[in-house]
Amino acid sequence: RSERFGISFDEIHRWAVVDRFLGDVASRFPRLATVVNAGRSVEGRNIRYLRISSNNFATRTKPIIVIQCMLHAREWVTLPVALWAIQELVINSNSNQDLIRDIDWIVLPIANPDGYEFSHTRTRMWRKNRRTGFTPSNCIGVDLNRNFNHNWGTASSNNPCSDTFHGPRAFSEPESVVTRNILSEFRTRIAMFLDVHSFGSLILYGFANRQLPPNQPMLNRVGNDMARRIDAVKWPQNRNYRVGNSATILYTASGVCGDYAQVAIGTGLSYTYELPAHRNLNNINGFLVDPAFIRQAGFETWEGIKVAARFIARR
Ligand code: ING
Ligand code: ZN
Repeated sequence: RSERFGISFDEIHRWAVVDRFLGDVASRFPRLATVVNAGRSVEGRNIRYLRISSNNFATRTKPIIVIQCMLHAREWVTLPVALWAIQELVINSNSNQDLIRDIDWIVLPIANPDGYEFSHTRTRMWRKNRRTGFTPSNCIGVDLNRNFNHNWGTASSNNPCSDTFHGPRAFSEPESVVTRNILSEFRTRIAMFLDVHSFGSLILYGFANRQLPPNQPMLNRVGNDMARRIDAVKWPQNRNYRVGNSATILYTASGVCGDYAQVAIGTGLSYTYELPAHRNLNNINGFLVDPAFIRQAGFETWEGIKVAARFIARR
């Protein structure tokens, strides 16, 4: 008897493993999942995402939810969130019929593959992509979450050596262009866009200059519904998700993905998740992942996402 198809949640998988998994899912479940070649990173890796739909994604009727992970290289705990969503929507689709009947999904597990691999092989705390060629500094990398065209360059760094270097211009990087293309292709159908980061146990919405989007009341309400659900499936001492404007509850920034997405999708819901740091490693470094937390991170975040998905489906 062959082993049950799937991917494990007791380690953080490398980019090549995840990329192969996407292909395997698509060939095993061709009526539910399609893998899309969305572009190539600076170092030439394929950036691929899954379209998940119970009836041909291209019929252009259902609302879409986008889950994007690993825009920042060191934020490893975001990967199981994407993989858990794929597991539930495709491999366990029988238990989640309503979610694929009412909604189409886009899941991009590794938005910054070069940075992610570099974080595995060289520098664990790497954040940016791996763009080279900046003179005279020779420093490497653009912060992809400062490279989007929303107030670009106003609250970020113009120094290539900075971890928040915004790049030579908005959308100078092929990795942020992949996300821009998803947004422009499906703009009118995207009901929710999630850019998943770590860490801090926060659900953030726009804008990063403190200005509030017109749909702020709805963002706040659905954000709190997600947060309360996640807290409900945690241990009591971890009930700590906070929801709010990114600049108000975290810090100001510019050119961030979630803000660009918010404008692109209009009255849709754009959030930046900051996943929790696991309690046991929090004091060492919040980006490090306790293997015991990988499964929980996937599970609990998905519980929150389902709350918003069912709200969108009923609307
Ligand atoms: N945090 C986000 C960052 O890009 C953020 C926080 C998101 C601030 C959106 C403002 C708007 O700095 C991490 N961990 O990357
Ligand atoms: Zn981040």
